[in-house]
Formats: sequence, C-alpha cells, structure tokens
Amino acid sequence: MTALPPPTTLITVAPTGAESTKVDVPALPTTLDELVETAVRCEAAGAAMIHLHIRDAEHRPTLDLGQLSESVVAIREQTDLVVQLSTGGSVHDPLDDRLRVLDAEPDSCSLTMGTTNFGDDVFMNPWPFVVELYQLTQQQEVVPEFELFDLGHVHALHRLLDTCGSPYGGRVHCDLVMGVPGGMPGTADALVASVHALPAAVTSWSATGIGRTSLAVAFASLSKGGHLRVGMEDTLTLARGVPVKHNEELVSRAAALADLAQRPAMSTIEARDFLRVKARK
Ligand code: KMH
Ligand code: ZN
Repeated sequence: MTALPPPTTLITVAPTGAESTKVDVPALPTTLDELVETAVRCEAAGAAMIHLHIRDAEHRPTLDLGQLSESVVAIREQTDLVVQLSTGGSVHDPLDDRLRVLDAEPDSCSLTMGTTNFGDDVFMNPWPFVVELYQLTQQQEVVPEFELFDLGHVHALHRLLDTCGSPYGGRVHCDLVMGVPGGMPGTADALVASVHALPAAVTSWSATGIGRTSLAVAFASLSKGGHLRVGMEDTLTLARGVPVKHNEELVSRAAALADLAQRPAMSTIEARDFLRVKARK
C-alpha cells in the first residue's frame, strides 16, 4: 500500500553556510544582526527551522562557543524557529570543536553520516566521530538531523541506529544533501534511490539541492513526500544570472512550491512536535 504524503511541508532555511565569503556574496547574513533579521523574515515566509553556521567579526566561519550560544539565544528571543546548529562547521574545523557545538544547547543539530569529498576539500566524518557525536546528542537531549550526502551515508545510518539506538525524542529525521561535488547528484533518480534505501525507523526526511540542482531536488522531494531545505548555504541564484538578494526569496519560493503541492508550510509549533525537540525557551 502506498503511504499518504505528509499534509504539510517542513521548510528549513540554511542562510549562511561556511563556504561563501562575504566579499563574494555581500547579501550573505554573517553578523548576528543580519542573522536575526534573516530568521525573522524567513519565519514569516514559511520556514519552521533554521540551520545555522556563524561567522566571526571578519566574517570567517567560527565555532566559538560563546558566539554560538549568543546566536541561539538571540534567534530564540526573536523567533519561534527550531534552532539547528551545524556540527559540520567548515572543512577546516577540528573534530573536537565540532563536538562542543552541542554545549550551546540548540534544539537540533546536523550530524553527517560519513566522510565525503567536498569540492576540492574533504569533509571529515570518521565513524568514531559520528558515534561520539550521536551519543552526545542522546545525552544532551538534542534532536539530530542526519545529513546524507551519498548512498553510503544512508547505509551508515542503518548501522548507527542498529548499534546506538534511537535519537533523543524518538523521531528519526534526515536531510538528503544533493549535488555536492563529491557526493550524490541532485537528481530525482538519486533522490528516489536514497529514499528507498532509508531505514524503516526514519520518520521524516527533507532534501536540498546545491546550486542549480535546487529546484529539481525540491520538486522531487515534494513528489516523494519529503520536506525542503533551502537557503544561501546551498544556492546563490534564483535563476541563471539572477542572484539571491535575501534568503527570504528562497523560502518564499519553497513555500509557493509547497502550496502548489497542496502541502503548505508547517508552522513552528507543528515542527516542534513533529521533530520532538525539547522545550528550551
Ligand atoms: N560546511 C560543510 C563542510 C553541516 O552543516 O552539518 C558541512 C556542512 C554540513 O555544511
Ligand atoms: Zn551546513
């Protein structure tokens, strides 16, 4: 029997990332004020969760714990978004710093299920690190979002759940990150193959397509009953030669697609229950 698609769509905004520079992309929100302004506007446009990377005073990626905590608090004060901190950081961040991200007490965190080539770099996620980070999420009551860049990462998720049990909260939410040079392509075929291979314990999944794969992945995700992640971490143009001026544009477009699919954007209240995040306000 075919399962019914979920009635609403969880829209996550990933506004900044760690890869683009402020010099190349001045519209990238890098200061705390810009991040809060972005969060407020994206929530109004339909986002229910924010996937957060932060920058230092020189706009460089940082995992400074004080700044992370301050950002989590500021976004919580000004919005009801589910706050997800990146534990991926930048490809240059030491693994120990990435483990300490949870001390900033986010609602959720990203947790990438394996090492992957990442353009000309390598995004390191050795198995013992994945296990340690997962166990910390369980102890610190943070809901993980499993980032799957490749079919091998899907297989690794089976292994993690089999060996380490359920996540905090009991829901298993994943995100297919598609179109990274070095990972799986941003195509409907790759999305369908990944979804078919997900563990039975998975309760929800979203997908994001890097760069020009963004729309193809969004359409495929909605068609397969998935959720959406959009934002300037992954996509800097709305169309060829049309730069994104504000993350809100990408969220509004995702919300319009979700409406067309008759699965409108999920509210933040719904998302908190959907993901079973801990009440921290
Ligand atoms: N910046 C990438 C190296 C995550 O946030 O967890 C890793 C990344 C994934 O963006
Ligand atoms: Zn990220």
